[in-house]
Amino acid sequence: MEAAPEAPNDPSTDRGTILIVNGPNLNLLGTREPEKYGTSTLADVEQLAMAAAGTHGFTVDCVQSNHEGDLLDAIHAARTSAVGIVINAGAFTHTSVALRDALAAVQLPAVEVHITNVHQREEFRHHSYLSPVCTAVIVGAGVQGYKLAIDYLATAL
Ligand code: CA2
Repeated sequence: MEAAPEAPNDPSTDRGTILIVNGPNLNLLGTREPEKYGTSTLADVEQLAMAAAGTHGFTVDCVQSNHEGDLLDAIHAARTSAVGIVINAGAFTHTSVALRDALAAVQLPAVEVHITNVHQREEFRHHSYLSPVCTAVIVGAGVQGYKLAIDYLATAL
């Protein structure tokens, strides 16, 4: 007898890998400016992402870099290794046509996350080069935004 197809939201099912990308200075999370960025460290964020993904049957691959080229390489690699992307590109959000082109090129569902509400901050943070090529954008929810992004991808994928 043939095995019954597994339920799509069965956490024991391997639904693939979600790439979690953190850009410049996010390695400092939890060590400086807690009033702005909270007290969770990058390791805490990656742990939270892993737990959230696990409940939906995904694994995560976490990358943080202060170097734009490394982030580009990680996004390119996701084309064959991941099913979706969660990206907080930090300040590169507001400057990088290259990251936008990479996200557009890989054609994976991507969720842009910002810990702070960038629209309540300086004018230069109001524009994102990435938003037009992302499926969804989550701002101002603190580090919970990463979990919300993963929950969203789990429904979209
Ligand atoms: O709100 C966000 O998540 C940002 O992406 C954070 C970026 C900022 O340039 C964006 O406009 C919005 C800055 C990341 C800096 O992270 C730090 C964390 C702790 C201490 C110092 C910097």
